[in-house]
Amino acid sequence: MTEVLIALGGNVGDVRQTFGRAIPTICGMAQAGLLARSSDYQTPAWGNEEQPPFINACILIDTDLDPHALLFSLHKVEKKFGRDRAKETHWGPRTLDLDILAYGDERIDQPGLTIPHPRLFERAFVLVPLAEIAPDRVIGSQTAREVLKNLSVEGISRLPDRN
Ligand code: PH2
Ligand code: MG
Ligand code: MG
Repeated sequence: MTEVLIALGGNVGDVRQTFGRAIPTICGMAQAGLLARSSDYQTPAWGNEEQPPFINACILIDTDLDPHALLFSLHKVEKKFGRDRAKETHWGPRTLDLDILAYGDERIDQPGLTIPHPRLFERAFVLVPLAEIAPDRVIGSQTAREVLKNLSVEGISRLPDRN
């Protein structure tokens, strides 16, 4: 079993409901256990600012799937929840984006799959939920807690639990 950190994001439809359904779907498909789930956060759209704010969250799972098989499963889950990569624009609106942040301590650099996620430490919308569940986990050579000391978290708000 390998511990894997996955970032969730979206800004089309009822994203919190999508997360609530997608997480068990991921665990079923990846024969994975859910070890931790962050709160949901509303975050200002990054990259292309002319779009609604995103909801972001982060989960920690353990799985026996290798990184490529896991990525394939995550793409299937994105599609199941309405994502159509053919129709979307770079950094544009989407129903569900699932990114592998870290896969154990592995480093992978291949077309379509770079782990740890190359832009993770530039993005407060990833780091804030990550810091809630794994503040001191060393990813590459850094931790979310340390990097967040020097990054603006302006506009990011934790959403109350929805039950
Ligand atoms: N994802 C994007 C583009 N911009 N901004 C925020 N705040 N959160 C995201 O998940 C995000 C984004 C494209 O995947
Ligand atoms: Mg992404
Ligand atoms: Mg992605």
